[in-house]
Amino acid sequence: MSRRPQYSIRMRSAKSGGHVSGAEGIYEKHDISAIVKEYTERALIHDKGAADEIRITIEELREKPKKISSLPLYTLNTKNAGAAKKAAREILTSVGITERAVEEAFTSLDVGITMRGAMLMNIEGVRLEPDLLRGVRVTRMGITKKAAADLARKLGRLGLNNSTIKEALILASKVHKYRMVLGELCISDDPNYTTGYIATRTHGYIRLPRIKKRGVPFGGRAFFITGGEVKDLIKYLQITPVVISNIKPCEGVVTLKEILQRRAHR
Ligand code: WAQ
Ligand code: MG
Repeated sequence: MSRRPQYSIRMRSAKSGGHVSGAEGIYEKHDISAIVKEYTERALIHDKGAADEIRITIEELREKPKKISSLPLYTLNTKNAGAAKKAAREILTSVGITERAVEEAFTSLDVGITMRGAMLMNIEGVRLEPDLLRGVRVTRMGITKKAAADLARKLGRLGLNNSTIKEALILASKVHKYRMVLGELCISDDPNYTTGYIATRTHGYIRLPRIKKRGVPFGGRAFFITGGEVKDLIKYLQITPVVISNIKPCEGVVTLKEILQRRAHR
C-alpha cells in the first residue's frame, strides 16, 4: 500500500463560453505531466470542435481515497429511444422510483439546456439540487492502474474499451456506493454518442443504445435519491475521493427480463 501523495487531476474545456468536454482521475505525482498532456490533447480534438479555453486543476488529496468495486456492466439491445425509455422506466421503477419521476427526468433532459452537473430528484420527481442551472458535479474519482488494466481487458472483449464508457462507469460506481442514491439516468451531451445508461446498486450499470438520435447536442444526468441529508450526499459526490480498485463482470447484450430477474446483489 503506497503512502505517496495522490492527486486529483481535472480538465474542463469550453468553446465560446459553452462546455465542450471534461475528464478527471486520481493519480500519483510521476503521472501528472503525462495526464496533463493527454487531457489537453483530448480537449483540442473533440466532436464539438476544438476548445478555446482549457482549465486543468491539479490538487493534492488530503484524504486517502476510499477503494470500491465497479458496478457490473450490461448492454440492452434497445432499438430506438422509445425502447430505451421503456427499459429505463421498468428498471428504475422496480427500485421504488415513481413513473412520474422517470418521466420528469426524461423531459428535463430533453429541453436542450446542458447542465454542468447532475439533477438530484426525489422518487416523486421533485428537484432537490441547490443550483438548478448548474446541477451537482461528481468529482475526485479515479481507478487504480491494476483495475484499469482489468477493465480495459474486460471491455476489450466486448469491443467497448473506450474512455467514454470507462469514465461513465467510474462515475456511476462512485455515485451508487452512497445509500441515498437509488438510480441514475444518463444521456451523453456528445452529438455523436447515442448510447446512454441507467444504473442502480442492485442491477448495475446498464447501457441503453440509441437512447437519442444522432446529432442531438445535449444530454444530462439525473440521480434519483431517497430520504437523507442532501448536503451530506453533495459533499460525498463532490469532495470524497474514491478509487475503483476492483472490477465486477462486464457482460455483452442481455435482455430486459434477465436484468430484472438476476439482480447483481452487491
Ligand atoms: N458530475 C455530474 N454530472 C455530470 C458530470 C459529472 N462529473 N459530467 C457530466 N455530467 C452531466 C452533464 O449534465 C452532461 O451534460 C451529462 O452529464 C452528460 O455528460 O456505456 O459521455 O460527459 O456507452 O456527455 C455514457 C456512456 C456516456 C454510455 C455519458 O456523458 C455507454 C457521457 P457526458
Ligand atoms: Mg460529453
